[in-house]
Amino acid sequence: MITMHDIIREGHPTLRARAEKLEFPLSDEQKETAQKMMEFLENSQDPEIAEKYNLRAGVGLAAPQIDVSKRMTAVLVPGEEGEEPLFKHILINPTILSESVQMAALSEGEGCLSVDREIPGYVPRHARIKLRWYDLDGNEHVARLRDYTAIVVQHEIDHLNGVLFFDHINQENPFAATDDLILL
Ligand code: 0S5
Ligand code: NI
Repeated sequence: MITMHDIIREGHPTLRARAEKLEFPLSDEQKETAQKMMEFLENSQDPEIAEKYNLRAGVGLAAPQIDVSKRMTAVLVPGEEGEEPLFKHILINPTILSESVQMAALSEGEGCLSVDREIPGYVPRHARIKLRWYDLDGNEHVARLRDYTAIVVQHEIDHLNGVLFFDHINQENPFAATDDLILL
């Protein structure tokens, strides 16, 4: 299983590299890696397992964070308690087909499992995106995402491009509240 020891941290060059596209069919090893990434998110969101293995609860994990420089990420956005997840997918070669002009940011700012310090500030992202991705079997999917789910996916796609959340924070005024920014 993946634990925090497998997650590389700020300063590691892989986090700043552009990850490579995957080719289909995926190898068994690539499929297993992707499934282990989703299993990490499930474990991290289970209070008992998370405490036992000291996992920091996450809603996304990108392959470069475990030093695999490939364009894949797992996303697990929980729903209301006892309800189905809002979004649970392994995304292979994800591409944003279109994005809203409207920007949105989490009012609490963002963190990252690869960043061991708190960096305050709004991270402006597109409020809505149209996303294309492939699943482990190579089937194409297209979906429109909004709000929190759209923000999580943009954070993950950034990892595939060597971008970290604080790259987007306004240096002069981290909490610059422009009128075109919706706070979530
Ligand atoms: C349940 C469990 C409910 C966790 C909410 C959470 C991937 C939760 C986090 C990540 C901002 C948009 C530190 C805290 C960061 C995507 C960073 C934790 C999100 C991804 C993992 C990031 N967290 N938990 N990561 O690239 O809100 O926000 O989940 O770095
Ligand atoms: Ni991250």
